[in-house]
Amino acid sequence: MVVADAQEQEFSLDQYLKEKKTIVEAALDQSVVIDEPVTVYEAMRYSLLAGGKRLRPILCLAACEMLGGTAEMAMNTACALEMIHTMSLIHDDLPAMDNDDLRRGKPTNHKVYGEDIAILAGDGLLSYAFEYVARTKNVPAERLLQVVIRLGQAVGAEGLVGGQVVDLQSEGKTDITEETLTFIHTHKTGALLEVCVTSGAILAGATEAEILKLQKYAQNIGLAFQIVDDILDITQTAEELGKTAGKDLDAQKATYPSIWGLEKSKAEAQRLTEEAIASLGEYGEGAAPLKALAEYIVNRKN
Ligand code: GRG
Repeated sequence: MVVADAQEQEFSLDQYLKEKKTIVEAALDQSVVIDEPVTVYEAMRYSLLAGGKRLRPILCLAACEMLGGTAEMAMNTACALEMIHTMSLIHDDLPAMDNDDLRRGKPTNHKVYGEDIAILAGDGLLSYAFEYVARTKNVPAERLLQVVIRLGQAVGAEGLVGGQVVDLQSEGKTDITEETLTFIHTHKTGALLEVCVTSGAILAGATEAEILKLQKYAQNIGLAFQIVDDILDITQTAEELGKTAGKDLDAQKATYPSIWGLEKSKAEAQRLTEEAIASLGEYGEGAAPLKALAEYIVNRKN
């Protein structure tokens, strides 16, 4: 009896990721349909459907479901988060930014469609993301408004854009402090991961206290995610990453391993993950997906 209970309670992250990835991929496929002018829609779909871990939509679904909401309530926002993430990758890869040829194991958007269309495909995804959230059915409009406000904050100069600007300005400088590096990453990477979790919670009708708790969880996994990203850039091959490896060294970018060394970076990522997991203590069984996702972030290989 006890054994059966234990088996019932066992949570398989592999199974969970597989299931969620399947429904997210199907929803993304339906979210952007080809229309006129065909080229820009094709370019949007090329990057949106190019694979990737789909971590951001899955975090949104997991937070919503943990707080009693449904996948249906969160799916438009989950897709919108992936649209925004994808557009940030398209723009990040442009010659004027990181100038990269490979993303998600495929040629980057501008390599296929040209810089002009790649910029516009990114713009198309960004604007459609907000429309797509607003089109959510069966969720009170007040919750959708909160999500739109937080998304705007996470993406604009207060978030991704601000982080990217400081990142570009820091390139090639040898005196970047830990404080600047943390500013870059909490804005460039952390802000979007944070809104993935908090938007899922808001859509489920979370209280202010619950949102704050999940915000803490998300901030910790956001920083851990970036530390691991820096580590993988120097320890994995391009084939394993699906993008160019060793970019940070080549661009003379300050990274956590360059400031702390590899061992301290690994230890710090682990500490942040444990803190994130501990902050979900009161949610019991229902927190299994978010806890396992935190572990996944620190142990991932790409
Ligand atoms: C958002 C308006 C707007 C402009 C974009 C270019 C830019 C401003 C910001 C750069 C943001 C950026 C590319 C941050 C890096 C985030 C990161 C670590 C991406 C890798 O995420 P994974 O590993 O990738 O989840 P997959 O492919 O698995 O989805």
